[in-house]
Amino acid sequence: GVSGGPPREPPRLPALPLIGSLLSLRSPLPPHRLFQDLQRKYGPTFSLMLGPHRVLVVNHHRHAREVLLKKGRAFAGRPRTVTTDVLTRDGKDIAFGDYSATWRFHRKIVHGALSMFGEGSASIEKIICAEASALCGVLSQSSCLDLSPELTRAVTNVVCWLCFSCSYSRGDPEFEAMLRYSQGIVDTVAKDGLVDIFPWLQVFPNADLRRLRQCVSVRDRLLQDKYLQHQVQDYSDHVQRDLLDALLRAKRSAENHNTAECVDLSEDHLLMTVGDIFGAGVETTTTVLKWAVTYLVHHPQVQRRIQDELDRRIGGDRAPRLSDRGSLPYLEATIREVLRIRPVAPLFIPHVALTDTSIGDFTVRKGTRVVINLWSLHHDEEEWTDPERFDPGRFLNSDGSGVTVPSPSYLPFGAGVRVCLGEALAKMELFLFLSWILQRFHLSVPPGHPLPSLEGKFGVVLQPARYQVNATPRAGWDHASPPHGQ
Ligand code: HEM
Ligand code: PLO
Repeated sequence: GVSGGPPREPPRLPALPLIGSLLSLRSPLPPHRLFQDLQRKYGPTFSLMLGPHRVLVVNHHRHAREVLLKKGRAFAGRPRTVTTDVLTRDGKDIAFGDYSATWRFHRKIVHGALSMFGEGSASIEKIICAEASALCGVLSQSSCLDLSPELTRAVTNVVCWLCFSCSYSRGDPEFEAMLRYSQGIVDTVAKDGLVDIFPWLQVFPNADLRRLRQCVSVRDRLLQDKYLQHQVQDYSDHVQRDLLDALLRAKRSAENHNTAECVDLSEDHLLMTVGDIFGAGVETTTTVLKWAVTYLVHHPQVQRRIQDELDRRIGGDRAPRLSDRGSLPYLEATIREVLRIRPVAPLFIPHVALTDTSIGDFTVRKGTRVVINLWSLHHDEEEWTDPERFDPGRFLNSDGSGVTVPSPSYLPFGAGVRVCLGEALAKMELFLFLSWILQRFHLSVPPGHPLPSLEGKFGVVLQPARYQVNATPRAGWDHASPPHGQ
């Protein structure tokens, strides 16, 4: 609405036909597309009832920015749901934990611990480059393969080094188990299915919930093992090697100082946080890499332009480094365009109004769930010409010498109180993995194979389908193992 008018209720979808199963049953479209379409009838901000819950859907950047930034505190809550409670022991993590003093303290500690690996940190760059090198080694040995497990292992190992100071080799059974449980969780958590809307449905058999519980128990055993190992080792050598050490240290120092800041961080809190970083660290970055590869096979001319840039700015005698980021604007623009056209989390995680408040002229009651539809922001025709066209050029400045953000309708990592904690890490990984791969290989679908689908499977993250890729060594890189190491 036009701002300045008297407060009023947002347009509301009829409740009856939507009870319970709007998201999964009533439309062939995934929810982010359905919500985008519903704008035509109800306007960019509308409300609906999911069972007993009032949900406000925000499809325009002005209202999205009001929720995330201007009124960030008022909208910093998270809903409790059956599936996320199973995953996080009733919200004892950062991402699905509700806003509270404990949560704020907890997030601050994790933020601090993560920034020891931040921008400019030599150790994180070394870790990513070692994994990129190993990944390229695998690519040079097999002409045609599904990149998904290889990308996942490379990204998992980066997070593994950060969290636990360990990594997995190809075929490691623990890694295979991790792949399985993590996919199981992605497939079943936070889907706003019937169980999350009507918690009492839990008493009935529910296959998804059973699968989730089983996957979570496998994950918890793995986390518990790492936790115990660290607790023992940390006491004996007093060296801070990784995120888990940093968290253990923060927990102990919080226990020893009885300040006002002192909030009890239980063992559950630490485990669930590491679970968050591990899960978010793996599933998001891997998904973006897969989308990048998917768009690059669809657009060989974009691939060639990135490779020209790599050849001109880096050449063939050394591998890319983080310090090259400023001199590879077209690659940087491509990464931004991938994050726009296929947002990892098209509906973010729902926010909750902690007080009676408003969005624009609309009144919002305390407890309302707010869904930011990032898909709509990133596909707004007023802001992006031909939004489904893949065009990295949108993010280049006029002479192509640097990158820009051409519209306020772009929020791949969210903003404000709940902004992504892993943005810096994710950007380093995307840059290094893609530059290493594209310096060495040309990516295409094998002859006779169709181009991969751009559709995506909706879940807590929007995943591309699996398909085979040919990684053909570029001229000068056609050796069994590349001579130009790091
Ligand atoms: C939250 C995007 C990578 C950790 C989020 C949110 C988005 C997002 C949209 C939700 C914001 C909201 O609900 O308002 C992304 C994208 C990534 C990425 C696009 C990759 C390209 C990572 C990585 C980590 C991470 C690598 C871990 C190291 C988190 C955490 C939260 C979060 C802990 C929850 C924050 C909170 O609720 O306070 N991310 N993320 N993310 N992300 Fe990321
Ligand atoms: C991914 C599957 C893991 O096994 C558990 C997990 C933990 C944190 C979640 C992540 C999953 C999916 C992506 C999420 C992340 C927290 C923040 C991130 C939701 C479920 C985003 C993109 O918001």
